[in-house]
Amino acid sequence: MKTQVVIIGAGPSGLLLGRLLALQGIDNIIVEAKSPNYVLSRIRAGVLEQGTQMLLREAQVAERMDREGHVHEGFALSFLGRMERIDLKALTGGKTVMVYGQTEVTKDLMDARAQSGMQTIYEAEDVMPHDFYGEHPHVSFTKHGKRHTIHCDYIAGCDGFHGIARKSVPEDKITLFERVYPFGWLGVLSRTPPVSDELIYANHERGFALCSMRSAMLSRYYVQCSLDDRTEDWSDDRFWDELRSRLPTDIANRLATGPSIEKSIAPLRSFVAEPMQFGRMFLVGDAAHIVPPTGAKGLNLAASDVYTLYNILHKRYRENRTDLIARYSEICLRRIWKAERFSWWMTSILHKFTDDPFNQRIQEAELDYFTSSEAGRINIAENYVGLPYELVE
Ligand code: RFL
Ligand code: PHB
Repeated sequence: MKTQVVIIGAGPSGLLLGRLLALQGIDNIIVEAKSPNYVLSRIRAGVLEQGTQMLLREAQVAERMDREGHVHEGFALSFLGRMERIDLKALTGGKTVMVYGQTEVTKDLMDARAQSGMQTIYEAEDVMPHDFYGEHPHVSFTKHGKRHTIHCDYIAGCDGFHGIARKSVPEDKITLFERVYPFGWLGVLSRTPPVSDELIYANHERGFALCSMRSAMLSRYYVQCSLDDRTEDWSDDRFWDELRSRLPTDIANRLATGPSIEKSIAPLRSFVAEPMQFGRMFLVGDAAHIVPPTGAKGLNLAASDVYTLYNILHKRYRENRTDLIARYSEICLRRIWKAERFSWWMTSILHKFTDDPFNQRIQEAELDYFTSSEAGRINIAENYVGLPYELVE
């Protein structure tokens, strides 16, 4: 087999890159380890920045998002029993975010790919990128017991944090930066009306809580939990009681509860790999970086990497601009590190790290300071809606 770009991984990064390249007539094959249903069963992010929305529109997969997604003009920070609204729209000169689940984005991209006729190989085993520092990059994999090879010009490693692309880079060619947090998030999806029209991020002495949503009848809630906890330890009743205890009383009193339809625990991590380009192979999205979900940045960062790589490859094929290849890492990393900082900061002010009440008081003072100053609110708002994309020129 032969193509221009082999994309490893059919998560949002791989599918979006494949779609944008296909629209420019750049041939690509996606090789994915799991089945389509498995990929769609993962409940993850829910908040899309305007840049991500713009890119989905450019990829002509935004029709359902624009119809069914919900524009949010603000969100709330809760602490000391108070609710402080961050008015995103007023503080950023009109910018907002869209609440539309990652599962739906992935489904829309899968449908578009099926219609375009571009090849996606699901349930590929032992996927391996080869010779990306040389002139003949290729990707091999096993399907139905038979080994296959795809020859290509470039390889895009869109295979997430546990993928093979980053792991195939020689150790002396890559630097990893990492912080693992001493807690996780327990998430519950329930067929209940959301407790509030807007997201609520809560600091509480018992630990962090988040009230989010997918639609008018589908809510997504999270509470900070211990890394030793298992979902079996958390009955629905225990979850709702804990969530209520971390919210201001009037919000807790109007929380509609019901049976959970999904319950999972995610660890929290900050992680960056530098560089993100190795000869003819690029790392994109979670393959190169992880943020704790507190800033709602993971999926949005994946989209901005895709934007950069898509523009570089487009100019490479249309104008033979090979000089841009080596600029991929620096362009992406400038934005990534700022999103890493914001996600780390939001995590730091909202979670319980120790039993020391000094830390709790400092967090409350920081939240009070930031929310009562115009400069503080602008700082939070402009990071939350997403920093601008850098043009590739
Ligand atoms: P993905 O979505 O992980 O997709 C990678 C794809 O690559 C496949 N793969 C392989 N394919 C072939 N060969 C191999 N060797 C392979 N190894 C892996 C995988 O099966 C998969 O289909 O990465 P991508 O596309 O970069 O997208 C990134 C986003 O998914 C991610 O940033 C966010 O979902 C992060 N994230 C969250 N972000 C938010 O903004 N808000 C959230 O609430 C939120 N919750 C989460 C999350 C990530 C989680 N993970 C990764 C465990 C909750 C969880 C549980
Ligand atoms: C979600 O709805 O899953 C969600 C929203 C905002 C976050 C994290 C997760 O910061």
